[in-house]
Amino acid sequence: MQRERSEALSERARRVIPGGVNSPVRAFRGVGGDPVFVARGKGPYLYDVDGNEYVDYVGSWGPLILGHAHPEVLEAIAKAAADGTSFGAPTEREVRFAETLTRLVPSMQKVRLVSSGTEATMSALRLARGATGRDKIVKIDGGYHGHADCLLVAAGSGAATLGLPGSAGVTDGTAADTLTVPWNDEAALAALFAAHAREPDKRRIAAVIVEPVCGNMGCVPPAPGWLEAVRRLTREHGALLIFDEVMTGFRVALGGAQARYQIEPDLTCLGKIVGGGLPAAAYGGRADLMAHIAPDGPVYQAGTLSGNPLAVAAGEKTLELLGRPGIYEALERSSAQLVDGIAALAREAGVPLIANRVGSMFTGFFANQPVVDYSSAKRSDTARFGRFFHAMLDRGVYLAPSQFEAAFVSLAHDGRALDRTLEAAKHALKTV
Ligand code: KE4
Repeated sequence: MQRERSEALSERARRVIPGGVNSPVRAFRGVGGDPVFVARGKGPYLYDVDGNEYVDYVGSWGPLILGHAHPEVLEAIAKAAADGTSFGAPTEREVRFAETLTRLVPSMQKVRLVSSGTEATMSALRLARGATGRDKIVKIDGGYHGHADCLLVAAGSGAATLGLPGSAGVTDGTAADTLTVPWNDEAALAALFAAHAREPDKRRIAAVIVEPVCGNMGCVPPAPGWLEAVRRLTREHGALLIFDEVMTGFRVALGGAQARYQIEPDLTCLGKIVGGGLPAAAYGGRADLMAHIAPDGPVYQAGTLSGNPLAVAAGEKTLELLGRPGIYEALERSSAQLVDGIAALAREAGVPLIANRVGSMFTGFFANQPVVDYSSAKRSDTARFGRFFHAMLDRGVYLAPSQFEAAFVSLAHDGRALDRTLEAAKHALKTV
């Protein structure tokens, strides 16, 4: 497959954009080679600037659960755009959208719209500190919640891909207030709480933030009882539980992972799907906590484009379509067909592959042992993953360009797209 225009664009891009990309994980550093430059998307397919067609399992890193260029979403955006693109003033559409979010995610009694998942998690953590008067936060080793300073400690996703779990520019003081525990490790979390229980309030733990299904170390589900333990320990120690559902929200169930696993967090962060492919995100939760948010309370947070009419229109239409009967059952069937199919092909080829999946988010780890946390994810054969990625790319299948990312099936992935993927995997697995 020739990609000369992509290669030329990569060269041009690197002269004016760091790494030639506007987000590091797009640079293919985790798999090698030059990134594919995309011309357009349609349904389950991406088309690059050289005219190559790919079955796309990145879906813009999660937002495009309906597939690319869904006609009803495009129509909703165009209709909203005809009335103007941004006002910096409240609109009825935002009220309607907030009512939808609080209905679909009942733990969010009140919600504030922002423009990215980073803004959502950063704001939720500031709120947790402001509401509790405590400074420490706990995140999961290998968890990723966007690029706010306090969250770039032992981070996953692009930071893990580049081997930069921390980041230059984050002060020691900031990093010192962020504690980490391994995913699925109840004893470690209990010990951390115990160690801080007798500290003066300021130095105690304000909140624990988790991706309820890890996606940014690759897809790693919660072990049975783990989320219940996190909920119990946070309650016991007066800390808040923040579910970062930027990736899992409306992905693993219409009500998110909190509906799938029946756990009620104190605060929830949403992104990706909630904007239907445009920049919208949200954070929210218990009304007594949200009462701390300006202008009602002393915790400040703001945004020029928060609640942007076009992004809200795209998100609103997306959630409407996801609310139709049978949607998640269909996603479950097609995702199981794909991932179980690839796992069976790996067994036939004698390739050790651990296929982790929750709903329509999945990751294949080239490993012999179960992948249950970041340490075990890092033991997988990332070089083999890189070879598999390119073998699939050359056969017209676009997977997430990093072992430490989740991939996604959309409602647009029909039998033809899945068959093409399995046919490609059958050959690719023989070459890795
Ligand atoms: P954004 O600021 O990128 O909208 O959201 C940050 C974020 C927060 N929480 C979770 C669970 C996330 O997965 C993300 C962003 N995810 C990455 C990929 N795993 C976005 C892709 C990128 O960084 O380019």
